[in-house]
Amino acid sequence: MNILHTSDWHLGHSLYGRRRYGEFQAFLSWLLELIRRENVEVLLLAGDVFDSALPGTQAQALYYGFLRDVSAPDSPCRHVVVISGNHDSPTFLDAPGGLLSAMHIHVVGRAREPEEECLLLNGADGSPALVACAVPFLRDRDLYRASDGDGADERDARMAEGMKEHYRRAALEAERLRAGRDIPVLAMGHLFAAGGQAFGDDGVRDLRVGSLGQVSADVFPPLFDYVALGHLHSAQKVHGEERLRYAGSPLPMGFDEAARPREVRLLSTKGRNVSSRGVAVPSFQRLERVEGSLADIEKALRKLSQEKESVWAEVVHTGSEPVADLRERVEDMARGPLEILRVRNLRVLPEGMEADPEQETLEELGVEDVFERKLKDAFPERAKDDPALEDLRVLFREAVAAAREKEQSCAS
Ligand SMILES: [Mn+2]
Repeated sequence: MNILHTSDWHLGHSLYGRRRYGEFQAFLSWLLELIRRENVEVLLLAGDVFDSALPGTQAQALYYGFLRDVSAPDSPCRHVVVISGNHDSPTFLDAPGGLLSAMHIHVVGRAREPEEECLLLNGADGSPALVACAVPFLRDRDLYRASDGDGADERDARMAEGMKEHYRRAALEAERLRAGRDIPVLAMGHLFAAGGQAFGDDGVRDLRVGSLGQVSADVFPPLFDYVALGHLHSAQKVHGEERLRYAGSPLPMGFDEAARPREVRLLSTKGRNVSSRGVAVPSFQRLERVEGSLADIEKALRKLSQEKESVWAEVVHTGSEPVADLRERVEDMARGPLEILRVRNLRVLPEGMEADPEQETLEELGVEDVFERKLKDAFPERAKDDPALEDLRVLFREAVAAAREKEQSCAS
């Protein structure tokens, strides 16, 4: 039986104010095609379906349109299992659960008792083919009752203990459901497994120890034949264990991760044996980072302006010469298919001189950089990854995207 593991779609994500619906649509069409071609019978979606807790109507339309197509009579896919990630609203995902379950789409948004998260799924012949432990992103409150005076260390220890207990109970239930059959047990999770790697602006913003604190690989009992993970955006296995896999996000969530290969994971099962291979996801939007002195930048941008396909670029000035009006000059250099999404000035200063934030000029900063500075001024006592700040960032990005769209429709 063929199974597909994917995660971190982040539907609704915008890149520096640019909406990405075209890319999402292209990815979902590609995925449907792959599911048909590879005769995929079960699809596992390991969290961060949406980029925000209250996704816009277009992001929702993409999700439901895809679910309709993947469960259409002509699709080989018999079951879809979806768990929530830290970006998703658990209750929002759960809301249509009753309706979706009639289409064999199993959604676990809110954490339940571990036993209730386990499913016995049938194959084409109607007999049990696998057990899935659909454990969603677990929040602090799902795992333990905090008592006053708990220090950070106690909280971490209790989180780790709670998570281990959750997966232990899920494994027991899986064993019961399997009832001695020669079928595999697949677990899911949205968490940061220790040993995993996040790269640059990986979109993984909360690496703090705590709600997404690192959990060690021994959280997953050996009974699990494969663990389909979400949260880290680069495809990887954990601690060299073939059965512990991150599928990674199919679309790069920033320029830092643009150069890394994207994939979905195709599993093939035989009895309890699970083997898997990565299937490369094509790029649906070219992203380029251009770095160097103003002369280097100009040369590179001229070249990119000749391309046939659309290019979104980030420009990083690292020259030693000061450049006035960097943003304006760079934007003037972009032609044709080339759009500049972000300009950063990392001018190399003569030795002994420290970068002085007071000297920062507004035109070197992107709107998101300015917003970050303002957040810091307004809430100096909050941690950078405070969920309340994260909500404000999401709202801000929405507002920027809406403003840009308006600007474009006025211009055209
Ligand atoms: Mn994610």
